Amino acid sequence: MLHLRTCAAKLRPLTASQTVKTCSQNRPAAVRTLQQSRCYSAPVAAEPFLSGTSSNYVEEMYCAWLENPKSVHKSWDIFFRNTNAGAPPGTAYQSPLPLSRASLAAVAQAQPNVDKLVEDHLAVQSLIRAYQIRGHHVAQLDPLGILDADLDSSVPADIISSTDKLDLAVFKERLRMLTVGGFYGLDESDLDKVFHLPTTTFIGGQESALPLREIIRRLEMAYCQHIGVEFMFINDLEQCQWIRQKFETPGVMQFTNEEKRTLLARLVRSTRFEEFLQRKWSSEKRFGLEGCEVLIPALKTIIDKSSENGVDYVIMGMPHRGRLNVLANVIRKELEQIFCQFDSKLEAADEGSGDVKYHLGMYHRRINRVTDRNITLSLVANPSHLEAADPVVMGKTKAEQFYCGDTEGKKVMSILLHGDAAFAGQGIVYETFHLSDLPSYTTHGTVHVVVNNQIGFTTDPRMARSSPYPTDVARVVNAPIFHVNSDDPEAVMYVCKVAAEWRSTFHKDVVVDLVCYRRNGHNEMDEPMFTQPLMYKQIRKQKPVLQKYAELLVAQGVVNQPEYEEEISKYDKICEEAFARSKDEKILHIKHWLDSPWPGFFTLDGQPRSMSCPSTGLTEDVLTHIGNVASSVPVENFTIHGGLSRILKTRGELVKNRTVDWALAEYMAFGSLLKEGIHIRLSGQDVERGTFSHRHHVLHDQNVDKRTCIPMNHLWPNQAPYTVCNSSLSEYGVLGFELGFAMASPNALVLWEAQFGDFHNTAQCIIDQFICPGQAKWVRQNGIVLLLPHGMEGMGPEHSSARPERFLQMCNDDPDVLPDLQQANFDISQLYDCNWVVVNCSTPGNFFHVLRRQILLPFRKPLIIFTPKSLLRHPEARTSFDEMLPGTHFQRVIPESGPAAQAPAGVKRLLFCTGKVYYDLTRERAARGMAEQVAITRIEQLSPFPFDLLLKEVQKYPNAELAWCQEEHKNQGYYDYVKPRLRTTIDRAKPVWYAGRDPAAAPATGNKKTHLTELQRLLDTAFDLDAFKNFS
Ligand SMILES: Cc1ncc(C[n+]2csc(CCOP(=O)(O)OP(=O)(O)O)c2C)c(N)n1
Ligand SMILES: [Mg+2]
Repeated sequence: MLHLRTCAAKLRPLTASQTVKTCSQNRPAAVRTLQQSRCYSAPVAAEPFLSGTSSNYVEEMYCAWLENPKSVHKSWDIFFRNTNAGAPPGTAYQSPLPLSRASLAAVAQAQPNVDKLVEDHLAVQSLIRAYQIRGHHVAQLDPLGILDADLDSSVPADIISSTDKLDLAVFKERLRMLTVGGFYGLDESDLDKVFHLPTTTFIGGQESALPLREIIRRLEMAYCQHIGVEFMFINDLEQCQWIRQKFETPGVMQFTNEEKRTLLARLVRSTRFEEFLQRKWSSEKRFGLEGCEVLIPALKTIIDKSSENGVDYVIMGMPHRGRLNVLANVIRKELEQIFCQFDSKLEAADEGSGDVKYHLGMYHRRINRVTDRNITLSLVANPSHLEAADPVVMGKTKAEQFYCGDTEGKKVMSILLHGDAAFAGQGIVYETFHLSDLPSYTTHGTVHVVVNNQIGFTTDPRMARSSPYPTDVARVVNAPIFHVNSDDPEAVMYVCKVAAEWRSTFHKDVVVDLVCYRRNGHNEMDEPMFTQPLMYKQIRKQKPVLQKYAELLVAQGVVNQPEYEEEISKYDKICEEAFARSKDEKILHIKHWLDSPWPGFFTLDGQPRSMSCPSTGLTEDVLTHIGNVASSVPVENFTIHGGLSRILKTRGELVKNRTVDWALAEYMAFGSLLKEGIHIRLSGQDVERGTFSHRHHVLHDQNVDKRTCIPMNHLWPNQAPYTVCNSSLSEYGVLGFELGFAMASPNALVLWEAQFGDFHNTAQCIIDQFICPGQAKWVRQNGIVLLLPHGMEGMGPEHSSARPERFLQMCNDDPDVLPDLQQANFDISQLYDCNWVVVNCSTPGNFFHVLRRQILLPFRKPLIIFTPKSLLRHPEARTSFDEMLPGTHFQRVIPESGPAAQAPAGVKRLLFCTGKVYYDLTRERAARGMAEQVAITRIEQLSPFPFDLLLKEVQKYPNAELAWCQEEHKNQGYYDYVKPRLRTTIDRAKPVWYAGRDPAAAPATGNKKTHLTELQRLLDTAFDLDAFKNFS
């Protein structure tokens, strides 16, 4: 594009031929070709008239001059000639010769005309720009005409309002206002003057100049009818031009009769579907779409257009409103499967809780009738929590793109639907938008569709947001926003087409804001007149959009009344027949509503292929090879930081000594799974280096900017790829994203690491609504791993606790029932039955095994790992290769192995613990010389609870009293989970004592001394053999 304004101060003069070349090269293909322009080098101070707002006009003149030097004023002709001849800055302009008194008088008369010409052109340009920026505020977006969509019924002072008000008096008044401040010097006589159009508008079509009256009319047509386009905040000229062209070009919104009939048929389906449900189940909640029936044709248009542009997989996320309609008419779920769910006698076939019908997901592959291409549609199951599914959909989309090598998002895309109140109110929307352009998280553009019914349950938009539109959040990522009046179905189809084209052209997010209304209450049982009486009086008067559009098409002769009626009865019949069939459905199979099938992973009837897990050990060669790569730089001429060299050297020594620390154990687990074709993706804040600077999975060349090396990707010739990515500073968004990524395939290890475990609670919704109950609600498994740094190390209340108590409280194993310990493969069956696995490893080796087990299991469960901080460098927290060789396994319990285990009868106390406190306990025990009297058993897998192994431990020490020791406060940590289960294990034969911190409100003290005192006190209790005497 022509950058006269911005380039004025920096570019050198060009030769005429250069000039023409430059101008035409930079001009987008579709831009009008009349003018050519050039850039000037004059410093602003030397040629002040080139700066600021005048430059647009000068640019136009220059282009005209290039074509015909006589077309501009003599003074400009001289200026352009001089500049083109290479006149240095400030010298191209020649002031007129001093004038005689007589000629001065003549000039005094002539001069104002030139000045006025310049000013008028500037004014017109400003006016055009004002429409482009603020026209949407005037557009007729609200079908009800109440809230004006932007919550403001006033007209911006720098545009003219609407064509019907364009009579002279109003115009004059507007101009009077516009001239305040001396900006627009136009008056009514200018209305019929012809003005050159700048290259930043397309309203001219083939014309390069238009009368002002026509300019305004066309701007009104483009920006102030039923479509409001918000785009001028986009910082990319090409993108702005693209949008201008799509909306300004005269006659651009044309539909064939065929397209109109398709649109009508889709509206018939959408409308009659809701009417059918209303007739059959008038008092059942379904969150109907009435008032926004246009959503169905809108989505179908986006899908058609995207399919035409090469997309063959669309992943969708949406809230309650209209979900059944989308399932029926967009995804094409069998109607009887939807209808049968209204039957209260329908039995559930699957284990688990199931979910209400308007939360279930769906996956369907079919032919797109418009494009005749295969298309797969998936609607992701979601909880009630509005917008929570957004990042999940993005993550799943990213994964599907990744697995099919779609690096640019040309084949797989996502569509997210939103309600107006939720889109504005929920912070996760913002977090998700911020993932949209990050290299490891981008899905190359999402089409967002907002069902903007101008209400959220009973709350008015004026009380629900502080921004003009519910969509303003999208502005932060430069996504264009197309507001459209949903009572104009053709306008809706047009913006949907443009949105799909935008996504396939620029691979960036875009928003379609369907400004509509909600014909009924929030759900079918609600009375809206309680709270929105006037709005609902207006809604009662509102003719349904189908009726309006049908009347229009009949009037246009596109369809006739009988054809329309036949379309309706055809669809009603389809519904009736499906309804009859639905009565045969006696059982609901939630697995028929799976959003992400894993073909080949389970048997045909959805069962795991075995109930066992092979050894998770590795051969010495593999361990050594991975260790060597982990301690080297596998590319040439790559300079790493001196401190890192030392770290790698230490790693190398560990490998030579056949031992691993935490970082190496993780390396071994990842590296070996990559060899086996398992993709690994580790994401979270600062994970590449590791918050505690222990990981270093990405090496940075100290001499070459942005040159990095990921040794993990240099392990094996045909290994699976390893993705490690520092995330944005979001927990909710990123954890949701990774959960979605993990949904797509069982053959990937997807891990999310919290910076400190404490911060996971900002992602609590993903944990509570998806990870914990996901399988129970939606029969879909997920093997996501959460790495949650945890440990009381005197770092204060917010860097200590990953809140184990919360995860444990949500485990579904029964504390009071001892399972059948004789069952074959008890440990694996237990895992199969649980909702998630919670571990706290005390050795790197066990961490290695549990990561590998996660993939070697024949099913998938979320895995929560409380990971250490100080143990990362603790000299005792090391594991020998011997414990990682073939035949070795993850140890759910690590029994005492010291002197106490050799003479168990003499042991007075059996201490159970988990994680890092073990090292404090052994140190204290050694200091007190109590190795024979106190046995310490580590519970590494907290849930599902290792009843079988712990029973053996208790039986081994018949004379010992039992105590649970933890460093967390009593009302936190593991105590409440472990105690009843230990008691069940021993049939409540003995008490289980507690050695740990007292109950507290905060997870940890902020005072270092208090921290140490508390620690010593709990150690004292743990080793005071009389501590519990008085309680017996
Ligand atoms: C996170 C969250 N908070 C509150 C609710 C309760 N709730 C359900 S629907 C609704 C109103 C939603 O309004 P809007 O987003 O405009 O969608 P609409 O129902 O109007 O289509 C609310 C507050 C919820 N489901 N999720
Ligand atoms: Mg709403």
